[in-house]
Amino acid sequence: MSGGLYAMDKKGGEQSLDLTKVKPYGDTLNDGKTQISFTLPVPCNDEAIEAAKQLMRKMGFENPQVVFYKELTPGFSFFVCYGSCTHTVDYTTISVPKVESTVMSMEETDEYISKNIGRKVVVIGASTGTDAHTVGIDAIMNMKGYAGHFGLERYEMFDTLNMGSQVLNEEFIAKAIELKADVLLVSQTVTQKDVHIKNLTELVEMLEAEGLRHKVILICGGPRISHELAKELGYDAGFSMNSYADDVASYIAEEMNKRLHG
Ligand code: B12
Repeated sequence: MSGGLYAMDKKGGEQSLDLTKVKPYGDTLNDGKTQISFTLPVPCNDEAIEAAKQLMRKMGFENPQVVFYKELTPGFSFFVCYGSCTHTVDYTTISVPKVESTVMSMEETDEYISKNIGRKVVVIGASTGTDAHTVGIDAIMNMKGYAGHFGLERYEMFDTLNMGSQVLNEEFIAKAIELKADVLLVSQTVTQKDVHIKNLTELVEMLEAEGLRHKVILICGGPRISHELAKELGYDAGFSMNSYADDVASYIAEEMNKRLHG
């Protein structure tokens, strides 16, 4: 047993948390209770419900229950199911690569850049390729900010351009050259058929071909981007859900300072 958390089971008995065997819980610790939803491409009938339960068992859930089902359109059924997960993971062996920086406030970042870099940092951002989602890049860049965090446009020491969505990699690079950008921010939301990987990789290759890759801080972000994936694809950093302008601004400031002064 490891970890120091305890919970009472239904009979008042103490259950201990073993971090080497972590599983979901709903009511009492270690009960495995999980909610899962999915669609099956079959008509909405009793056979479909049974199929959903059988699939739940194959996925490792005991006592599968269909608690909601509905025909989406003829021939397609949507399910919400409960079940008890039989699998566990060893939490103690998990380590996830993260962006290393000290998160500063907007004022602190401005002061840091002013003191250590001595000029405004030029940042351009876009949702590139065929991707039409703009809310993510706006959240990081917009003057008004997102969830109480002002975007980079609000910072005194950033000169910014948000190019919007569906910006081709060629256009993005041309703008980077024109504005002598220090930092490129790329947003990717759609990941169907790994389109984000193809698009992000193409940008790196094009920057390399132009001899620009090492001259810029290259950052990507999106709900299914991780720092680990970003590094694998040749980016300096990757940001995902629950990241804000402050995280990105602090990273940029520290990274630029590192590159200038070692
Ligand atoms: C709004 C929305 C749309 C709007 C977009 C409007 C707009 N102007 O952006 C419209 C209706 C246009 C749309 C269209 C489509 N959409 Co849509 N959409 C969404 C929705 C509901 C919300 C996305 C969003 O705004 N999130 C809020 C922002 C703030 O979160 P975020 O993007 O994760 O951003 C945060 C971080 O990821 C990070 N971040 C993001 N980018 C960057 C960049 C940098 C540099 C950094 C540092 C950080 C960073 O910081 C942000 C703040 O924390 C999602 C479902 C959902 N609930 O998530 C589907 C969703 C993203 N869409 C989806 C799909 C499939 C589509 C379409 C392909 C549908 C279709 N068949 O036509 C089209 C895409 C067309 C195209 N060419 O791209 C799928 C994507 C599935 C996948 N994994 O590929 C989703 C998940 C819906 C679903 N469950 O199927 N969509």
